[in-house]
Amino acid sequence: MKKAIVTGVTGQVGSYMVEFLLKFTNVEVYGAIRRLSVPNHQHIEHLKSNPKFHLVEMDLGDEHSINACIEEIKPDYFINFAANSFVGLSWKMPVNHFQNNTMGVLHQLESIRKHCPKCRYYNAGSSEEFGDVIYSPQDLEHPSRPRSPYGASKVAARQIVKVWRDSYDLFAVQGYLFNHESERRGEEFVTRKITKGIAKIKQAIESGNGFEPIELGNLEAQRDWSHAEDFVRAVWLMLKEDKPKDYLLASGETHSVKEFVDLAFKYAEIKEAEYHWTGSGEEEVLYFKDKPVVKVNPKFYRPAEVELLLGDPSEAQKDLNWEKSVSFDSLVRRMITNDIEQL
Ligand code: GDR
Repeated sequence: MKKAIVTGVTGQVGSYMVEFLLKFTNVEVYGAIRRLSVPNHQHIEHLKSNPKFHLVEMDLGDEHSINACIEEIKPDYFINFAANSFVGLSWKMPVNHFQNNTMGVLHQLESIRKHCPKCRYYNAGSSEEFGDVIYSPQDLEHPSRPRSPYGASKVAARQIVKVWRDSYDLFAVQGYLFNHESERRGEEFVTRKITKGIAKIKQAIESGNGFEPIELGNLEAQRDWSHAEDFVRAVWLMLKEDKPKDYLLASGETHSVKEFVDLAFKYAEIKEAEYHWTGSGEEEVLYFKDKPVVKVNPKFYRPAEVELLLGDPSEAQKDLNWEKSVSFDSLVRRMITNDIEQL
């Protein structure tokens, strides 16, 4: 049986990747985890009894742990979803982002080159690499113009993947993944922060209790949001191609943070709902009747913002025969419904 190492399996997209591989392929999956003192296995707990799934320990910041896993398992596939993924934090911990997102990739590729050069390697690239975009929709030809240490760390990783592919004839690719969300999204990212916050507000309103408004940063930022589960199939298809080639995965639609808020409130179906926005910029507030439910707090602004992202997924659609299955509307509805049910 072929073997795959998947990193980042306790996170959103890594856990969907493992589910996909166990369900649709005959590959033995080694989920790489970093041991933490707090429990973080909620997305993979249901997979642990599967005899084709094993957990191994690996830390992107520790090349010895990377090398030990690769040398022992000698995987046929290596899918790297582990990363410091929160863009907002990257200004506060820039070195850490380069150590994990860039140097981690270099150590993985070096180890693959030495121990299993036939291994097919995938690294998760990001739309943040395009950054300060000069045209829309962004395609594979769009230049790299990152705006954050996070974006820069992913651009550097892309160069490393390319150099290792060209120099050592490795099957190594890095996709450009636009924003991907789900019911498993971390609560620091804007979509989940909104849906979780609205679920709590609904509960408070419907039980007659008080509540604090949700505080957000830039409401005008526009993102190309997809469901994370839609991307994992495309990642697998990239690894099954005849030749290594990078692809861009996106929904092909862009929506503002404010639009996400409006739609999430709509699907929350709060009784006697009656909303209105007032003000602009830092003074912008969304009221439910006379109570603020969303307001701007400049502390969530970024030192440099990526204002607009919109991806062109046509090459992936054509070559990989891939399509998204979840629309923006259903994504928001699924996330808010899940958070309401969880409460
Ligand atoms: P992003 O995701 O930076 O696009 O990176 P995030 O959800 O953090 O931000 C999206 C946009 O929303 C604006 N925003 C806020 N963001 C957060 N987190 N919190 C807020 O309160 C808030 N208010 C407004 C942001 O300024 C931004 O414009 C995600 C990550 O998953 C990356 O790892 C991945 O590479 C890219 O998507 C594609």
